[in-house]
Amino acid sequence: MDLDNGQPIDLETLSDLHQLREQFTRFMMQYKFGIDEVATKISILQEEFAHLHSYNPIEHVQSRLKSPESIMEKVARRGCGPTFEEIRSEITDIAGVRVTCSFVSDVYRVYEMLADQPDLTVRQVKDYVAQPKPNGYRSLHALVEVPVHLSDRIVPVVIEVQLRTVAMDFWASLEHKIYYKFDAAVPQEMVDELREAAHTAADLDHRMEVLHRQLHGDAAAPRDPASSVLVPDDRVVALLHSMRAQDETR
Ligand code: 0O2
Repeated sequence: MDLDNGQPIDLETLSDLHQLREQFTRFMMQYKFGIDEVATKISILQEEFAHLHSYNPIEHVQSRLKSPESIMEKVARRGCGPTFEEIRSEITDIAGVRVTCSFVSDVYRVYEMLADQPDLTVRQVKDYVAQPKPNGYRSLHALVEVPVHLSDRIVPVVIEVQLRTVAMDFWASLEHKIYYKFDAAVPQEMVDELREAAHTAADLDHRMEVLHRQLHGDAAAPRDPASSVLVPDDRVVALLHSMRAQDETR
């Protein structure tokens, strides 16, 4: 192994580098576990919601962990200090979870269900749905802190959660590709076209939401009984009811 400047390495430096690699790996693992925590919370909310209401507010969930290389690029770009504490407090998008919802109301509903959890702390919210970026970008961003329970301590880990609709996601992924293809120098007519497409996507979101409300109303729709192994059928409920009645007469 050579150092960055091409100099050969003495044993002490080699040992330091091994230690640093080990610390960096542990640092990355904490973020991976943080993602697992948030993803589990979202998956529980998703299943519970689908059970209580007759539709699923979440279309899909993706997560991504920044690579050590791109963390270091961002550290250098931001002029952030080189300790893990400084990186932890300065670089807040090391771990990201993206939740794609069916409707705009679901974006806020899923966010609120998440934010209401007592072991999760919302550090920051950026509402680009209420106030889209000038290019048309819409999404709800939240920096949430979750405790990660390691064998010897509890570490608070910040995860960037992005919540958006399918239409917002469609727009953002195309805009992202265009931005990278043109290396950020996107021709003006494409910028204008993208802004127009963002309006169309917002209009589609609104119209779909109206249709959805006509179908379901605001109240929770009754679920299909016995639609899953979790739901006891009528016979089981009647049996439990009669057992309780007998128990009361004892
Ligand atoms: P990737 O690969 O998705 O992670 P910061 O994160 O602090 O450097 P900023 O702008 O303060 O930058 O944070 P913000 O506004 O919360 O946005 C961060 C992430 O939101 C971006 O991460 C994108 O994922 C997404 N995003 C924000 N603005 C846009 C936009 O105009 N178009 C698209 N397609 N996505 C956007 P990264 O690191 O850029 O990319």
